[in-house]
Amino acid sequence: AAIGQDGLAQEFVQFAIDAGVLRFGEFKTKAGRMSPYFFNAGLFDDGAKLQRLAQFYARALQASGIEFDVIFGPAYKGIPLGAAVAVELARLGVNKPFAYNRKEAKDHGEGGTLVGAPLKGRVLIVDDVISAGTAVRESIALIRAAGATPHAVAIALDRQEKATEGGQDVSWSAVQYVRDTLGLQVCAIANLAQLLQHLQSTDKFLPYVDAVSAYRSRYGVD
Ligand code: OMP
Repeated sequence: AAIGQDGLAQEFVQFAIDAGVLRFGEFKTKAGRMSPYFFNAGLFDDGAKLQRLAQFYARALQASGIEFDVIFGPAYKGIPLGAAVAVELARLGVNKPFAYNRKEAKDHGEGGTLVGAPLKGRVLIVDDVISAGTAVRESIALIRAAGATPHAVAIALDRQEKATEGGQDVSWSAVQYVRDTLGLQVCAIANLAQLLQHLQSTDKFLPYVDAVSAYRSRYGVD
């Protein structure tokens, strides 16, 4: 049956909780914020989970109508994600070139830091999470340096929190910046509002609702 973007997001949040990927507790984010929840995409750690994850990305991408020429998976977490999404899209009849980067350049063999298909045309970045926006900005710079066009970003979770500029919090989110200022299209399977909505949908998650709401008030954007 057809399922709306909110339905897809709710289904995805439950999948992430069941897989142990989305956890509640006390975590420090890369930007140094103490978060009551953390999404660890590295814990989609078997074939069935990766396949199901890729299906969520593919459904969200198809619903978004985003067009692109090549898939880029940024090291390290984006590499298996980009590969899995490329496989799933091919299965659906949309076969796209796929590339990824190394974190350290090789001085022998194929050399360089980019691996796979040539990065050219409109690039779709496939990554795990956007929080304060450091990771996505690095990917965008890398694609530009390769002479290609950063065109769109597909992520599993948009944490909808304040971006940082030179270490300072600003009033807009990283996704808003990437979309409104840099002009890329952004497709997230779920965002913080939808995550919170899912937590509020049953008594089971009641213990986490206040902490996640408080985090959203402190670091979130509208
Ligand atoms: P920003 O670079 O601040 O946008 O943070 C995104 C990165 O933080 C992700 O690529 C992850 O490496 C990591 N992260 C998670 O994976 N899950 C979370 O729930 C939160 C973070 C984070 O550290 O902010």
